[in-house]
Amino acid sequence: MAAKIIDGKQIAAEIRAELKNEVTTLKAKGITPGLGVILVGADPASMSYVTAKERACDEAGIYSDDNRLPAETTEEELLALVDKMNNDPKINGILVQLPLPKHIDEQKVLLAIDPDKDVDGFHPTNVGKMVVGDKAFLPCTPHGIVQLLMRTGVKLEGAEVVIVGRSNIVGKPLANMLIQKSETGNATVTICHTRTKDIAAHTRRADIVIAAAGFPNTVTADMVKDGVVVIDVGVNRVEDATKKKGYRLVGDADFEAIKEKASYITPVPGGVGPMTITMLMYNTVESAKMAGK
Ligand code: L34
Repeated sequence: MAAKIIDGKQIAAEIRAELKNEVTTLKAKGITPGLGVILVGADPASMSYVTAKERACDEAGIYSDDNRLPAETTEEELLALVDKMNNDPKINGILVQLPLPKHIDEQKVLLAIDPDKDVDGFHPTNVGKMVVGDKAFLPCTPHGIVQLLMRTGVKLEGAEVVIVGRSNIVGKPLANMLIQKSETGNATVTICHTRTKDIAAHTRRADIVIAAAGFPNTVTADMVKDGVVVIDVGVNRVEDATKKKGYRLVGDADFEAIKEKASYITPVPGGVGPMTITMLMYNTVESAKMAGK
């Protein structure tokens, strides 16, 4: 079977157009959604993600407050900026791009964000609400993955989903979303990680495999069944002298081999990445709507 490629850029563009319309309506009521953006340090990948987020906001009419801080920024300085944004009515959502430099306690910073402005959905209050099925800001990457599956028409109810990777940003929240008793859930979910005895034994029986481990070739063609749906969350830079930048992007799955076997697969780039950005915009617009009531 030759897989259909799930076009994350296209699906993201559709949702962004919907959001742009909503922003126009909100602005007519005097509400401009605003996102406070904080990046500490100059990691090239983080810089490019943050720039893409701000550009996407701008295109949809969402105001963004750009804050690029030096790597030496102290935890106190960062907490002070978060506090300022918590109290700024122009800001409906706060994004502190991760990872943070090692001298800063990430959990402490995430805890300082007002849960009502936590558009990344990382605050324990939102994580807890999500787990019990209450309305909450959903973390952007897993929310984007669920949207990709829904809008592609992949059946989640009763599906065997195997997630490779147990991060707080992707694996853990995605598993929770997919087991909810709801239209966007009702799946049977397994999480594999570095201490799993035989990852392939799990992925081989999966209807849907989510590759979110952070390493190229974590999921290979021999590890999946015919007709599988593969969602590739990885964004890895591998050296490539033939490219202008000196590197190319690959996911966590062996795309070329798996596409001969799968029914659907997401590419890297152009799969999950654009959806992550889009769901951040979605949450910011939702937050502005709630604040405007
Ligand atoms: N706070 N930190 C916070 N929130 C997040 O949601 C993130 N994440 C992850 C890293 N840290 C975070 C992101 O924004 C990963 N991530 C992210 C966002 C966008 C893209 C990739 C990762 C993306 O746009 N990827 C493009 C290729 C980008 C390129 O050319 O380098 C793609 O098409 O996959």
